[in-house]
Amino acid sequence: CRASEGKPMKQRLLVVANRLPVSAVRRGEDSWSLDISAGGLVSALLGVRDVDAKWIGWAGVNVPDEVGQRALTKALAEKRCIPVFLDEEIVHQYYNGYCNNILWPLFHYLGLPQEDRLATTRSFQSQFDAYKRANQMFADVVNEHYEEGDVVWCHDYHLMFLPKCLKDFNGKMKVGWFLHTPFPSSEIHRTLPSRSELLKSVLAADLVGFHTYDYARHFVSACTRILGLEGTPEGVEDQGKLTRVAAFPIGIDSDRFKRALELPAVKVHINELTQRFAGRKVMLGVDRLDMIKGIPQKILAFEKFLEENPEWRDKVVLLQIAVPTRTDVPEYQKLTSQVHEIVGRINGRFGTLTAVPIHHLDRSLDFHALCALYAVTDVALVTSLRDGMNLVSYEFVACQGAKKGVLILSEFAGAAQSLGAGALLVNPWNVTEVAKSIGYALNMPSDEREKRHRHNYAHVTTHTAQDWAETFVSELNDTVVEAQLRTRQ
Ligand code: ADQ
Repeated sequence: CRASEGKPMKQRLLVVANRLPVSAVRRGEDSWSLDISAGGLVSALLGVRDVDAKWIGWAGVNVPDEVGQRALTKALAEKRCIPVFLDEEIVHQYYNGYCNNILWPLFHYLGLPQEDRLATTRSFQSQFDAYKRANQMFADVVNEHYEEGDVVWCHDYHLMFLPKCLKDFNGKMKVGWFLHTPFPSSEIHRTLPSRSELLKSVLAADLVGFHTYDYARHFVSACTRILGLEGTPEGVEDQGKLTRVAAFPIGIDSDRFKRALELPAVKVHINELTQRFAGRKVMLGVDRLDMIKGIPQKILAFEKFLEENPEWRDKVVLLQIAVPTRTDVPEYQKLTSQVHEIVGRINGRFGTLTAVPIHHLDRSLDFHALCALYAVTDVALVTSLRDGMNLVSYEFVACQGAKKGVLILSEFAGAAQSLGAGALLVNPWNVTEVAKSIGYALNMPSDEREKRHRHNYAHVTTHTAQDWAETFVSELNDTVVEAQLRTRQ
């Protein structure tokens, strides 16, 4: 930290992510209204001590004119945000194309796009070029705002090319990169046509972080097998330059959830829900409606449970809250119809004139409604086919101080490595196994429930988002200092 008039100044942190944590709506030629999202990353970074953080990213809107850009930049500055302006064409190629159509499915083990293979192969190179161009645009904004000593923390699969762009501009910049999704086995990564270029770009960072040790190990294997580099206990070495690779499991701001449960409005909501579902056990799923979240598999497992346990048919209800995402993409539209079809069939099959077994909502819930739902739930079902971490499992646990409900958790979510001892772990593809776990969870004796809950609650309330961010930033600082010492020796 630099000193000014005897007082140490806070270290500046530039957080670079594809999306700024705001939704921006244009109200006039030069006026914008901004809504800051209070998501996990924002509260994580607000909690980091002695750091002065600013965000750099895309505001999620196309602003072709200069007047609009200037007005948005000014409005965002008050929220400590700096925009990167991307036009529609680049968003289409970089974001919809390379990020969401190629990297997202690949990193979640869904492989490269199956439909219309030839078209994908043809557009692959142009999408990768757009990806690199977009990453350079983020880098240009970082470079413009960078001051000596700043820490630059790049986030996620959208910005794998960014560490290289930043280090090319200034080799002394402290650069960290963190991946929020899984990093797949090197055998999956090697199918990617741009596999080497992406790995090399990430290796330009000083510190590379993942949610779990397995993802870090996969990344190091990809570097050794594909690039022929040397893996060391600290990371990856290339001609004397060490890139540190480590696991930094994210957490949540658990106090925010605990505080919400004390609010009168949330208590009213909890009472309403308790009355509404009196006499029935409540099971809950909260997910973005994405292929990786395993929603159809979860609902089919619930159907199997009802099929095999008729005595439970009017005693349990599944509430599935699914926020629609990427609604313009045919595959996601197909997933929505598939889920609706399965839910309709099951409700037709097991419903009565007065009750249905599944309530499925295609929407997002506000924070207080979500907390109330978590609090009244007896069994949460998180059955992702792959998930970097999965914060819903953490949020459920944080809201269960009173009820001590059961978490059924996919072994393919990063969270399985931290909450595995308290949760019932399942293979989400095995519908019979998940159905059995539902039965086990609903019949679990209270002392076992309490023991499992205690384990998870202790983890969630002590491994918070603030700790995660603080640890990453301090390790990044240490890594740079160690590297300087090594080069001096
Ligand atoms: P996501 O895939 O978005 O994030 P997740 O970790 O589950 O997944 O977080 C989702 C967030 O959205 C949670 O805070 C949840 O409360 C909220 N949410 C989901 N459905 C909702 C609904 N219907 N209504 C309201 N809120 C809803 C990526 C990776 C994850 C990783 C995170 C953080 O894919 O694996 O855990 O980043 O690193």
